[in-house]
Amino acid sequence: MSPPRETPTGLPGFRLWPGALDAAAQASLLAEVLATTEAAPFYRPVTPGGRPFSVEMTGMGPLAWVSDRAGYRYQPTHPVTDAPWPPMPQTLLDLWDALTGWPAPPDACLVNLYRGEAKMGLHQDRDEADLTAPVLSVSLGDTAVFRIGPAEGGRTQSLKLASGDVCALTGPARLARHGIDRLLAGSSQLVPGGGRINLTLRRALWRLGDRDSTGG
Ligand code: MD6
Ligand code: FE
Repeated sequence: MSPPRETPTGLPGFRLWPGALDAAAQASLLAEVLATTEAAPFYRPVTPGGRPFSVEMTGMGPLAWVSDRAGYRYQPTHPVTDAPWPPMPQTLLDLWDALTGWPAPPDACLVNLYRGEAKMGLHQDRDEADLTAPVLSVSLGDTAVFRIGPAEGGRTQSLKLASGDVCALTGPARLARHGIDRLLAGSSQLVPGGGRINLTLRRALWRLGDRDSTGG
């Protein structure tokens, strides 16, 4: 596979590869992800204050991010089944290597499912141990209206993330504030039952040099 074309964003460190996955690659990745949800089903987390998220979540890999009354954290097991998260598909590990060039693999993949009016408020991804490592995001299904602005706050800009698009928060944009305002319902037929699945690959707890030779 030749590396996908990167589009300049005007926001240093925010990297965007529109159409990185073609239709066949999207369908096969989605099938792999949905297969993992048989053992690790989507569940609806709550905020530490007890408010349900509008997105449903699950995870893949050694760790995944969870939120509940006790707070936010990365943990090695599914909060409902208590089973270890299923492994990350090799396709995603390969995509991480090809696009980020980071010298170590991700140790966590958060899987977000958006249906209907689901959205994600502006946030920073800052629960990771090594904030120099990138976060890579893959969009599947309905197009989302994504909002992003500087870490310090201030003006945000809006762009669309369509099925097959991949983006990354790296370097000066690693702590950018970002969120999903809404979906364009019906813009894709990929996800059975409609909606959007977003995969974010991270270095959650491992630091460079830790466990990298084992691959986890
Ligand atoms: C989403 N994405 O696309 C939410 N985080 O559904 C994120 O929260 C995100 O797109 C870190 C890096 C890239 C992202
Ligand atoms: Fe995020």
